[in-house]
Amino acid sequence: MRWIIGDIHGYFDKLTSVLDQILATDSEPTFIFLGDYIDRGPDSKKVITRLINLDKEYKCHFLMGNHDSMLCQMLDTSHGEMMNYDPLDCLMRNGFANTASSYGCGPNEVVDVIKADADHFAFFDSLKFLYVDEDICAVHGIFDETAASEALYHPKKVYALDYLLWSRPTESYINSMRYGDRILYHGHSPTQLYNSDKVIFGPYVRMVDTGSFLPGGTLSAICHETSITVTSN
Ligand SMILES: [Mn+2]
Repeated sequence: MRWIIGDIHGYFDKLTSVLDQILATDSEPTFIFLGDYIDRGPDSKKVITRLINLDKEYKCHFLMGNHDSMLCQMLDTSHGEMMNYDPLDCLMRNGFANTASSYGCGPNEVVDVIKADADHFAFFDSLKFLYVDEDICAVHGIFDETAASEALYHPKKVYALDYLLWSRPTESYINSMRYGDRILYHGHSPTQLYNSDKVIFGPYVRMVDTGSFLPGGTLSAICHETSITVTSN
């Protein structure tokens, strides 16, 4: 079955809890991760290593979050968003000091440390802006058909991926957005912003980020086939 997993933000224990629960019930899972693997939580490096290893055992799709996107610009990966401001400045205001600590270095050394680790560099270099199949569309921020086609068909260096990486769904988007008959899965915007601590179900939209980094927040996953949700302990 296909499992869509929200924003991990360096919380290795919450990732482990969610994966353990899924793997206890599904021996052939496919994972679609909604991005924002790093920053804020204590264990970004362990999270990335776990995901690299998970990808060797199971089918995994890894989307890019805005935090990952800023790091990708610093790493000068082969494709990514080009921001017209200093990504390190923005990252440092958003929990990157913990990412650096997890890699055992200071914020200015993270790029060199990751570039020296071929597996970790390859992970960031492989992140996608969008996942689309016959009945699923998954994106970090919000779906927009024009932005999506730009990201899919000109995937090298893209300016201002405001929709796909940075925007937050409005109530009206949650209640009315459609892309054919696909279910649209989103990270990035904690459900707490919409006064819920659980995955939010619109007619076609699902909000999967249950605020792993917030006080009392959790990491959640949702099974596309059953709509069952799994939440970190
Ligand atoms: Mn985000």
